[in-house]
Amino acid sequence: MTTAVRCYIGLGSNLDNPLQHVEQAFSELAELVNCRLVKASPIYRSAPVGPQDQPDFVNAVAEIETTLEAHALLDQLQGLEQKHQRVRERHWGPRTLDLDLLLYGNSQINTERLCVPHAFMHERSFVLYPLADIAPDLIMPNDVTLSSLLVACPMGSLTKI
Ligand code: ROI
Repeated sequence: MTTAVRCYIGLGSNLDNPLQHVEQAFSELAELVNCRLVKASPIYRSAPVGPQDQPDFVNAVAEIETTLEAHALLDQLQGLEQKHQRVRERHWGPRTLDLDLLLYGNSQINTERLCVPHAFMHERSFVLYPLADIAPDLIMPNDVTLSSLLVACPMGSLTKI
């Protein structure tokens, strides 16, 4: 028997009715093969990090359990992004749906395709606050607590929708 791994996925959208993309993505995550949607965070609105000449983002975090290996899960997430006709005109530019694999159990993964924990999650309020809503006692693979990351990361413009 393969044991399921608990994972956290960051959801983001800032094009073509972003709220609808994020809500739809939660339903699609719930239907992925060999995955179970355990928790969906509240949905937030946030000012863009990176280039400012783009719309605000809608962000959320999902907790799933999966028996998929990390790269197989990444394939599934990228498949969902494609389904949303992901538009990505430029690096750090606007997009219809972004699904970031933030954490895969307690694993640290560094391959050409995948960096887990996600490289910037510790400094992004739009990741840390929704994550804390669904996993307040979370400890990162390097033993840093989520609560200590939150102390160092102001909410900024982040607001619950
Ligand atoms: N900024 C916000 N607020 N939310 C995001 O999801 C997001 N995603 C990105 C960049 C462009 C870095 N900025 C973002 O990929």
